[in-house]
Amino acid sequence: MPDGSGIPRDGGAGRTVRTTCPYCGVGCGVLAETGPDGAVTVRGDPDHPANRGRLCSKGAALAETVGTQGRLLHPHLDGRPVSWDRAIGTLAAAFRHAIDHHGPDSVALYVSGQLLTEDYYVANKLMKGFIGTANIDTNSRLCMASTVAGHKRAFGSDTVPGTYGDLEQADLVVLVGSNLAWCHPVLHQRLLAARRERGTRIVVVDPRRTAACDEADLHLALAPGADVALFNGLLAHLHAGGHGDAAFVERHTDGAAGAVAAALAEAPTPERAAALCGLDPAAVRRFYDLFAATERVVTVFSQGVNQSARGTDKVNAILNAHLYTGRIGRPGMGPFSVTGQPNAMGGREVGGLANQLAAHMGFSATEVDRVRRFWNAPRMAVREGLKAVDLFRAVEDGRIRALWIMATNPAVSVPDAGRLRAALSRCDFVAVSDGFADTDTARLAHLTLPAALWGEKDGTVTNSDRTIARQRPFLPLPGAARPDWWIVSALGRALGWADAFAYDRPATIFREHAALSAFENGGSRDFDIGALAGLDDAAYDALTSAPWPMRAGEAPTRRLFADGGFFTPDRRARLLPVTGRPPARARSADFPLWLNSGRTRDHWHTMTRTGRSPRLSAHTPEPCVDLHPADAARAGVTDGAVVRIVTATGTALARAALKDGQRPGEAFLPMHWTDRFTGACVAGTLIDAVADPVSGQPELKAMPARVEPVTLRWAGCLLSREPVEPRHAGYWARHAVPGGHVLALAGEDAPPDAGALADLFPGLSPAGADTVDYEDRRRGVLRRAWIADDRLAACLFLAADGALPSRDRLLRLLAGEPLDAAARLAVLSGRSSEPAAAEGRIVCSCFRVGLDRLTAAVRDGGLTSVEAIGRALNAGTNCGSCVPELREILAAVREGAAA
Ligand SMILES: Nc1nc2c(c(=O)[nH]1)N[C@H]1C(S)=C(S)[C@@H](COP(=O)(O)OP(=O)(O)OC[C@H]3O[C@@H](n4cnc5c(=O)[nH]c(N)nc54)[C@H](O)[C@@H]3O)O[C@H]1N2
Ligand SMILES: Nc1nc2c(c(=O)[nH]1)N[C@H]1C(S)=C(S)[C@@H](COP(=O)(O)OP(=O)(O)OC[C@H]3O[C@@H](n4cnc5c(=O)[nH]c(N)nc54)[C@H](O)[C@@H]3O)O[C@H]1N2
Ligand code: SF4
Ligand SMILES: [Mo]
Repeated sequence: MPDGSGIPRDGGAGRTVRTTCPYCGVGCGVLAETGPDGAVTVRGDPDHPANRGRLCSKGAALAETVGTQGRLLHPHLDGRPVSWDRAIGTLAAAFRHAIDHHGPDSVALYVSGQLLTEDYYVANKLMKGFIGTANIDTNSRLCMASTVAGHKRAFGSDTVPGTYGDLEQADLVVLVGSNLAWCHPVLHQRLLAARRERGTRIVVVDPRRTAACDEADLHLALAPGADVALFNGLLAHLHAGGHGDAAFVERHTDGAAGAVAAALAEAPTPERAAALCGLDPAAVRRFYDLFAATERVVTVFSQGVNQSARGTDKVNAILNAHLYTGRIGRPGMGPFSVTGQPNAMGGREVGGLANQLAAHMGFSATEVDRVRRFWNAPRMAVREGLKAVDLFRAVEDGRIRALWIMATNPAVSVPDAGRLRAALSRCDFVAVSDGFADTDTARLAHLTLPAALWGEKDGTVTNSDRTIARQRPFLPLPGAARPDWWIVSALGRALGWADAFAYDRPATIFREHAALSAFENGGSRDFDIGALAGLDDAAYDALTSAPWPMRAGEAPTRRLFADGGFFTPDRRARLLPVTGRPPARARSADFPLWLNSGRTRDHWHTMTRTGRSPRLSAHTPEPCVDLHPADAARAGVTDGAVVRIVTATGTALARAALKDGQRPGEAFLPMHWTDRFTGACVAGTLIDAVADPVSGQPELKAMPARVEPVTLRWAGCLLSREPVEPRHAGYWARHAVPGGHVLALAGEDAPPDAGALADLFPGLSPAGADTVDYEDRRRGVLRRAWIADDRLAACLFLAADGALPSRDRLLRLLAGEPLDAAARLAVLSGRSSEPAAAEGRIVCSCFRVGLDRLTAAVRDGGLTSVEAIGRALNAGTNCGSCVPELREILAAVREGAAA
């Protein structure tokens, strides 16, 4: 078999390749180019419908995250490199053994919305059609499952009715549990551009003030979980005011009376809804009146809705309001679930969730039979498989004996991650496919398989508005890395299904996937891309972005449901009676805060890629927990201090960040940090696994917690060329900087002395390395430089009083070389504390402009607007992701001047 690469081994230097960003579900088009020296450059594709040339900070830094550094380049069995033959043989033997002795349900795949559609299709086919189990679930269970379930309950199908253009044609956009400014930045930019032209109103529904509130007309900082009450109150208000679309409701829906009755029972008045949500009644009334008075409303929703023990009810409460007013499927209106991962939507299309079969079909006898005939499948799964939380419980209690994890890092991202880690370490056989060698999950695997990554992979993805786009390779496969579809197909053949898994290229798989979507469809299923089933290889290579459905022989449909035509048996949508409930767990005297978790602007999930980029790491170099100042004061915690976060399932160490925009009684922790980047701050270990009963999606945003002060006896920082992982039980956090890494450390125990450094930093004293020490025990100061080949390899500063050199000075040290004798001493003899850094924390990552420089320029240069900052420093003029923060700096300087 060929190696599955679309690129010659010598690379494709000089070509410009049109591809799609591998991060969020906006799905921006990217033009990538490899120079003759191998250097990669990326820019936004001006012709792509999603972004029209724009990229956010993450997309703009893509070139920094490709390359072979840290990559897994060969299969490894029990830590030793092995051939692909051996690796596939081992995988097949483990699966075969479990199936023979314990049945097909004893094996499982846990996959990801970061697989390409072709990878996903083959994995799903292998499990559900050939191995004969539906025990394949995906990280979309943590992400989109409640939306899928809510869509299916209301529409009879998992359909996003609208398009990105609707956000530009709307007069009111409601963002519910969505930090669009940071998580879908280019879409947010499009919304803001439209707002400047047509005055679009924006309402944000989120317990905390986020960057998306920056240009909002109204922010409803509701109590966590109160969304159902808020939207029930809206439905009751729409009903009372006669704002329903009686004709649409009559012709195209069912259940409106019951839904309205439930809404009236829970929140008959805006005042009652406000009380249930912990909001100001006037603000709630304003939202309801805006909604009632505006025809063109788009309600965007994301993880604040989905990641809840009542996520499906939240989704249906939103859909109810749109169905009741007939605001769906027409320009500028509709409910709009934005997908997170680049191919979250594609995964739903192929049936990657354990409760879906394939191509938007479920497990009815007719559907199972239809797919059996299409695949010519020997052993069909006939019922739903285990959903993520249950799947990992089955690993824990031994029902699942062989598990293969692909393109996801569950040791970090699954709730109750500590329990999951214990379960994996007890499992008979765990395989992990990843592009990187050292992830928290890979450390628990028997077999690791080197996967091709973005830039090397070839296939398709579907974004939030159903647009199918190509990812194209522009880099050769590194080492023995292979695309995921290649690896899965190899297993399929090794298990004996040579014909069904004879795939030699993504185009073949895509044609089959397209054909299945149209197979015995006849308009009965929303997902149909039959028009693409006949693409030849050249046409597949040249495929331009286009939305589904694409039925063969029919004109393309851009929006759905304006004239009904839902995918229920009677073609009517369902309004569901739903009632709000508090989050699954209650706060207590011991755990007085709700722990919320989510994303920061410049990191992507578990940081395997963005953690490599100095540019992206500069925005939030260390893990921070956001607290309201009143909660911090109650806990005895100050801004910037290291604090301990404690929940019923775990503890973590992070720096406190005091924010007025936090809802009192709520803390927010990013989900990004892993054991590879910090001592102990994996959000997933702090959160219990309680799932929505309908969708199986776990609640990730409301865990009872407390925050405790930590008394530190010393602090330090290590600057190194190579990443160093300290053997340190206290606080540490590492981030990439130009030319190396900065590791911040702090401890509650006695500070380490020179003799303890070899233990603290294993691997930092290679043969031939010199060390130069400076120690002042009285002042509790210890410094060491490691020098190899006249270059500074690493440099440590420890101080009992916490006085350390500035970040700018550390960065200058990495730049200054080679080191002569004088320079060696100078490294250590510098004053222990420095004047304030000129740059400060990076705010604009595109042009590397820091907080201190911005503050000084605004204050001393008399800058009064974001545009003026842009003219003076360039900040904010490229991707625009930092504009909300620029506005905050302007306000802070203004307030400072007024005080
Ligand atoms: N920078 C960046 N962008 C990303 C990603 C990333 O890792 N980094 N990941 C991508 C992925 S996979 C996803 S799924 C998306 C997620 O995109 P979002 O859903 O926008 O991101 P989150 O930060 O997870 O959560 C959104 C908000 O929900 C709020 N929230 C919490 N509880 C509630 C509640 O009860 N009700 C309401 N109304 N709101 C609540 C939180 O305070 C938070 O601000 O982002 C995608 N884009
Ligand atoms: N506490 C908390 N937890 C959360 C969330 C939250 O808001 N709060 N959000 C949840 C959500 S919405 C999501 S989507 C998940 C995300 O969580 P994960 O999926 O665990 O996060 P990633 O870091 O994206 O993991 C992807 C892994 O696949 C690797 N990879 C990338 N591309 C490829 C490829 O093409 N092939 C292979 N084989 N590997 C590849 C990467 O190196 C990385 O190790 O986290 C969930 N967990
Ligand atoms: S908004 Fe940013 S992360 Fe999302 S697809 Fe576009 S460039 Fe990539
Ligand atoms: Mo996600």
